[in-house]
Amino acid sequence: FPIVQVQNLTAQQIPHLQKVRDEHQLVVSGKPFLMLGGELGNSTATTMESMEAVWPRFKSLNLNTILVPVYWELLEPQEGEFDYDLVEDLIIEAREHNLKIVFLWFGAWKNSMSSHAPAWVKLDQERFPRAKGETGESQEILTPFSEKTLKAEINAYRHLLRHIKDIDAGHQTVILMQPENEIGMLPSARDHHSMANQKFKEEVPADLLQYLVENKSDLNPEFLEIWKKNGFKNNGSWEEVFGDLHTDEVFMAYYFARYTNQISAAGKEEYALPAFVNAALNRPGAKPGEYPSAGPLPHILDVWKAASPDIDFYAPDFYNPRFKYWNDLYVRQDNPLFVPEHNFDNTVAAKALYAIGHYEALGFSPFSIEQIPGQPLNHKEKKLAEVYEVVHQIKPILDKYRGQDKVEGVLLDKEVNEAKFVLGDYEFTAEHTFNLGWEPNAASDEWEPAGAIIIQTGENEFYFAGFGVSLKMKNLKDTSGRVGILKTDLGYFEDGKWKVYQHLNGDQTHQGRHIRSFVDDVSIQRFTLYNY
Ligand code: N0T
Repeated sequence: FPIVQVQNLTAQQIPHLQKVRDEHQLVVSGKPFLMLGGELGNSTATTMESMEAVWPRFKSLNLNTILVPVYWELLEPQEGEFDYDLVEDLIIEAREHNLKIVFLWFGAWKNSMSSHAPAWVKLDQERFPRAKGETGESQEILTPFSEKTLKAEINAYRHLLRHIKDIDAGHQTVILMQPENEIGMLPSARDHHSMANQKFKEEVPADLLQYLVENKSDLNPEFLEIWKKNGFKNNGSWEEVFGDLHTDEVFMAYYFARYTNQISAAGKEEYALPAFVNAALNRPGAKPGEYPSAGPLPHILDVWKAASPDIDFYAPDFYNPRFKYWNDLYVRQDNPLFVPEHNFDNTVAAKALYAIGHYEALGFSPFSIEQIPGQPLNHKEKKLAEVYEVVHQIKPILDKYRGQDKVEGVLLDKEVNEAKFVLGDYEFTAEHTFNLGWEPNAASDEWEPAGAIIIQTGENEFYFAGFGVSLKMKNLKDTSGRVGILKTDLGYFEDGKWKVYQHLNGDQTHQGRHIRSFVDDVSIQRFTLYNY
């Protein structure tokens, strides 16, 4: 391992984000890194004994990254007494298994609640006050308005980052931090603690208004609606400026963001790992308080951005099916996409391909990745493992063509079974292969989602990685003729070198009509096109 003076690290010696042309990437040990991840269930990483059974699982799923909680209650069981054993053992073990770690700091908030705060915090409600509901009832949510809570948590998070730096700066096993988890107010949209009420009566802070005014043309359309109610006012109390159903939420978002930013900033002072905050997505039509409100949701993301400059990006957790809808909202204004949690269902393999191809995401990670250790991999797990393997193989070309409109992704199912996209001179029509009707399951009611990444590597040369997708091409420049397949090879990358396994033709391309793959087979193909 390189010997690194941990006292004087330059930004380049710490995992960091970097912009390549249009897209961000995560750089680890000086090289672009793509997180082929999985997030652990909430209680697995509480002892190393409980972790034992799952390490081999990560290997068989072809993960290169695990998302693991660090629990404030276990890190600092008594105030000022830190127990680093678990964190340290996890890092060492991950390193041995050739895995990177994204630490999820379960600090003041985890799924809206403050369940992971240490007992000494929970029991001293005088010093660490709770949020209050409308009629003054106590919530199991620490109020974000307490300086004392902030100070105590900053101290814990600082210790954590300092320790990670000491034991890991030379290795870069830990590559990213997530302070808090799915912050939100439930069931009361606003904290009614007296400290909160006091702030609510005050003027909207000037830094927020200044940010909104300066970025007005770029703000989220749903947020603009909230601000528009009172005519885009740029001074006054929260109710005067916003005066809408979402006023409470905007107010809370600002103070949650400010608090979380101070946690993140303090951690970065110790060890400047990049940091993101995740969001539990809201159901359509639900009112603030009916969903975890005030987290970094698209309609209030601008407020978060204004108040948390030390958070590098914001990320959606998926337990609902509208994948494209939410991702489109998250990648606005230069926010890179990372999917830290996706319900581990049979859509994850296809969605990983789509996220990495279409959004050039920093990574993807199903939630509760270790489910049923000891059993052979089930269908969706095997699919994910195969997809991660092919993405790993094509990673050098993904890096090479990143941010240049040369990479695309498709996600198809029974409802949306066709999609068009353009690469270079070619317009592609991608179809779910069940549309063609020849596969055994094509007649079944359930269609497993299909997904693919397509990369343009030459004027007429492309790579395909995926499953269940067929492609037809049209030349946009030369519309007089038609496009034929000159050559298609099925193959794989070995030590970065392309190896042909089969030359595909005949039935395997429908006599030259389609690039095709099967729903049950994840493949990589290289193909060249010509006009006739
Ligand atoms: C997630 C996970 C974990 C059908 C839920 C999602 C994780 C947290 N919360 O298993 O608790 O730590 O970030 C909440 C959304 C559930 C909606 C279910 C709809």
